[in-house]
Amino acid sequence: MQKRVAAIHDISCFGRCSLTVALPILSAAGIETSIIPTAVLSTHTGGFTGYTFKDLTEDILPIAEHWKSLGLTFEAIYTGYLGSYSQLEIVSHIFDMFKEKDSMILVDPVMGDNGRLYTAFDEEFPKGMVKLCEKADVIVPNITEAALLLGEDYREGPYTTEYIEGLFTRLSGCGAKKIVLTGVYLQEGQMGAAAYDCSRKDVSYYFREKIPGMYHGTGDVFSSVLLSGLLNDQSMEEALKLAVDFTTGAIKRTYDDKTDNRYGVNFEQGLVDLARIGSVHRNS
Ligand code: PXL
Repeated sequence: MQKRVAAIHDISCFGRCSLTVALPILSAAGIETSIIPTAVLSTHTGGFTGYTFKDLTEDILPIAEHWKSLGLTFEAIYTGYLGSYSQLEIVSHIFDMFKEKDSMILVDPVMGDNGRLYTAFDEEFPKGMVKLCEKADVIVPNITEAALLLGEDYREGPYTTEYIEGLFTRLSGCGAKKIVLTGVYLQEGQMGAAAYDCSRKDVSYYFREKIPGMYHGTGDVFSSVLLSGLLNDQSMEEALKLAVDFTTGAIKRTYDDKTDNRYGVNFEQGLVDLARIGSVHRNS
């Protein structure tokens, strides 16, 4: 059976992040993807000025209620950038409405990068995000977001395994079942991610060579591919590798083309490879 996801993120019309990344990636991986747009912006907020912002908070619950009245069910609910405290509360309610025994809630607690909270958020926002993470099966913070969730100072890499595993232990207190940390590197020249199972307490790491520069939207690419792997019956270790390899490929193409880093990464030309995992269970 084909799996169905509800993806709840903003639409940044230009700049390849949030829904303009999640929808094509999940679809390419063979997953039916329904969306709830939380806001419409002309661009994302990372590096552009003068962007438009249309808040859609009032529409979120009515969309979900209509879906409920139609009897729709979802194998996963996937959230990313949420613009306000009240959106966090509404989304938390939607988790309660649609959570089933075997469904997966994946929360990407999008809040910041490189040690800084994104400009649109106030200092209190991370506390609200912690509450949303309590209901998640999987959370996918970067190191900045992990520090924000824990109320700790951001630390620059390279990281030690003790530091990464300490973050996992402290984050496991927030209630999520599995944690995937992005932007992890143990030595200069490498970049990757680490996964932690909070009940088994085991950690796995996967790294590739670091491509120079800073790239926008890579967290959204990573989480969307991770979810694609998990919903295609991959183990966490396999999905971690898939997401790191796919994201690294997208960054490499962007680096080679010398694209403006605010424009997001070239994930599109990797979709053909991703499509292979979405068709393995189907031969008709
Ligand atoms: O990629 C995360 C993201 C999503 N949506 C909006 C953003 C950002 C990061 O800056 O600004 C609107």
